[in-house]
Amino acid sequence: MQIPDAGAAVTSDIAVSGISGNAPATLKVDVNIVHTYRGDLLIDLVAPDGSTYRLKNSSTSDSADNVVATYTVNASTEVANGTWKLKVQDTYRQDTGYINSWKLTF
Ligand SMILES: [Ca+2]
Ligand SMILES: [Ca+2]
Repeated sequence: MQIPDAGAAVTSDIAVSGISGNAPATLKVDVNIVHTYRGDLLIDLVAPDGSTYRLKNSSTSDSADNVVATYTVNASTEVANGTWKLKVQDTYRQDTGYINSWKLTF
């Protein structure tokens, strides 16, 4: 999924079902984004009820390529089942990229 350069946030959905109760305090979020200047990127995890968890802030000094990372989120107040979203915004013009893949491990 392409991320618009210096544009609106895009979201990628994962539908979770069959897990009873809440998400864990150590919800693992694996993110793989191909990008030519990862400091442009602001990344949030959005829970099924719309609560957001910041995974990564943008940075004008982080010029490395790509985001290949596993973030741990305390999502223990969130019901596990439902549609989770990865929300990604490119905050600065010129460099671009796309969401290659992401996954949740409960
Ligand atoms: Ca919530
Ligand atoms: Ca950009």
